Amino acid sequence: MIGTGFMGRVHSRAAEVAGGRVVGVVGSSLERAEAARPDLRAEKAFPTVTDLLDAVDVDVVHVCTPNDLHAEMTHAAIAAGAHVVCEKPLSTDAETAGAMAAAADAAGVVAGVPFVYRFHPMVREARERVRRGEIGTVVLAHGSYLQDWMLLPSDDNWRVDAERGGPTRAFGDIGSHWCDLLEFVTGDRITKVSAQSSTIHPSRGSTLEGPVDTEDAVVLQFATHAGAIGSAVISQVSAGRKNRLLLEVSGTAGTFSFDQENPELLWYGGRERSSVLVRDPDTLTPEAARFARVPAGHPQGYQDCFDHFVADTYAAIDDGTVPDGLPTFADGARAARIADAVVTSAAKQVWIDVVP
Ligand code: NAI
Ligand code: SOE
Repeated sequence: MIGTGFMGRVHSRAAEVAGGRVVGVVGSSLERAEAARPDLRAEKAFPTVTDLLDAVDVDVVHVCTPNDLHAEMTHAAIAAGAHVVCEKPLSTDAETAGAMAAAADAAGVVAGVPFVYRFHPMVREARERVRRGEIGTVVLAHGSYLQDWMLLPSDDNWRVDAERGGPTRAFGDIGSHWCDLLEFVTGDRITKVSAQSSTIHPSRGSTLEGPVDTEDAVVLQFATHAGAIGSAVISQVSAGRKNRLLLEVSGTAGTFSFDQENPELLWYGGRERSSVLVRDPDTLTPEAARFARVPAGHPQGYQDCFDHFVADTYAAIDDGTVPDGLPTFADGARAARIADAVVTSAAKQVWIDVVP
């Protein structure tokens, strides 16, 4: 486990649930790795990734560090013959992300990227019902991903610095999830984007000297390969919104709406009737029921998504077949290409084609 912050902890728990042993942990220093070791239930702390890979024969490396370190750590893991889970965004630019995907392919390792909202049962339910044609041809999609943890000028994080997080913060960090979910649920592809971005605080806290070089919010318009159009508002400065990912997809016969903060439910809207579907393993499609771990009325959530993502990744490692819907480096590289197009569009104020 590389990284001992929010994600290091979430991944460690998921690894354990999937039957893994966390044989080693690396942090920003040996002291920090040692301090976090009990909480991550890791067997040993190491000063660097190289030390860990030299000392232990690991099956899979989880890269849970700031974004600028993902590529280096991933390549080290692949060179050591390990499978990899690397956090999103895979890298700070599309070219590097593409090279990471190519390296994983060439080495024949399983390489997962945690677009974990795919693992909410009601997201799978929406995807399956869209596939079955229940809302007809998808023509329109909209939504948002809103947070407020960067609302104040005193709010600060390594993500603020483009060198560490990449040239797009709000979009790269959370807009990437939204676009992945849209493409996952619809099976369609965003082909072009028109974006506006806004940095409401030109300077922040102490991470950076000089002006902030990443955006707080993005407003996105897009068109898809199949001819749908849509929009999304992505923001880390929306007061009161904590982690509100809303995705609404409308077809010629109906609409599905999913809210990540209310993940037990999926709204269906039709001309004649509307209803709310509940996460009940007895009534879900088999594709969704697979991820419904407990009976209806016993809420599942964020950590469950990670548990299922890691379990599916480890299953792919164990039996060599990739489970349906597992987000891989190919998806991570695609997200990076969309992010590149968004950055260019916002800078030039024109529509930009997404590299397929
Ligand atoms: P964090 O700031 O909580 O933790 C980052 C950790 O990186 C630090 O605790 C430290 O242990 C480690 N680190 C820093 N420099 C290092 C170095 N040189 N060597 C080894 N370790 C080092 O960040 P957080 O929220 O855990 O994010 C980590 C990654 O996970 C980011 O890429 C982020 O985008 C992604 N993420 C993904 C989520 C998802 O839902 N898939 C949710 C949250 C974050
Ligand atoms: C912070 O914006 C963050 O932790 C992201 O990095 C995650 O990807 C998202 O799932 C939740 O918010």
